[in-house]
Amino acid sequence: MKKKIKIKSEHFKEAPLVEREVSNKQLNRRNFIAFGAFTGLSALAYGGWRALYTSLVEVPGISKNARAPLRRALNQNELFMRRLFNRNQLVKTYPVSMAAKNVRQNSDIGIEGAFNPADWKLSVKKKNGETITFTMDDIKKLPKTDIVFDFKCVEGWDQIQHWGGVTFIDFLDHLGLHSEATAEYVGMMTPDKQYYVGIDMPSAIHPQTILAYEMNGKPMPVDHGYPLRLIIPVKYGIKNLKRIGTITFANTRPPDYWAERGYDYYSGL
Ligand SMILES: Nc1nc2c(c(=O)[nH]1)N[C@H]1C(S)=C(S)[C@@H](COP(=O)(O)O)O[C@H]1N2
Ligand SMILES: [Mo]
Repeated sequence: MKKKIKIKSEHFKEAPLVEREVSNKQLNRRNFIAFGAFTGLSALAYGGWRALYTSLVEVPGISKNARAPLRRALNQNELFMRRLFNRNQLVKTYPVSMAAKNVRQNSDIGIEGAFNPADWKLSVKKKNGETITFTMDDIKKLPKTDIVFDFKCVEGWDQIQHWGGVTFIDFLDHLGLHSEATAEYVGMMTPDKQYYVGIDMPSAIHPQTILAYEMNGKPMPVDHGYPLRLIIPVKYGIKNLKRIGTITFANTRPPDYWAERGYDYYSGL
């Protein structure tokens, strides 16, 4: 131990002498390299930021002014999620006894003010441009499905809720909307066009996606979307549009209220 320390101290003694001989030349060289590297990296960082800042904004109105490279990253995330998505992978369900009696009510864009059920009808715009309409009686004749699941809102709350109606796949099937089911997206809108969502078809035809008209076994209150709302357990609450007025089909993303305000278009769970 002693020996080692001695060697070290000798080394320290001599080192500065050796260093000093070359220090001026080396220091200049090192400074030059360091300065060059700093300038180079700064230029790169600035260039990267400029490239991002001046890059194209992707599809205006679809994703709120997202810069194309950032949108590309989000799209990659979405593709990854969509590859993982499986029609047979079901969202966890619960016994009816666990469903909330006081169902939480969130925002009411597009469903504010007085509502006259007599004025309501569901319009479905077919691929051939033809629009067909349905009444609640037409819809209630279709097979009924109930679901009790954990409803999740992006704002950070969730609640076990019980909803009933016709699954979207049964709706398409029974009404002969087979060609519509081959579209890549479904668009839904409130009758006043104030709230609207776009849903990828695999999620729309997931066996737990329901055009719901019942909450806790009874017609739902107006502030929960009466007479017909979307219940889509594979998505966050934002996609569960209340009071459906029109349904459309397209191979490009239909407008989406919250995506236009910066939220993720896919919003999958
Ligand atoms: N028409 C319409 N549908 C809507 C909304 C809305 O503001 N208007 N808010 C969404 C959001 S953010 C959530 S969390 C759920 C809430 O549904 P609830 O009020 O039945 O709890 O509805 C979704 N559907
Ligand atoms: Mo929400």
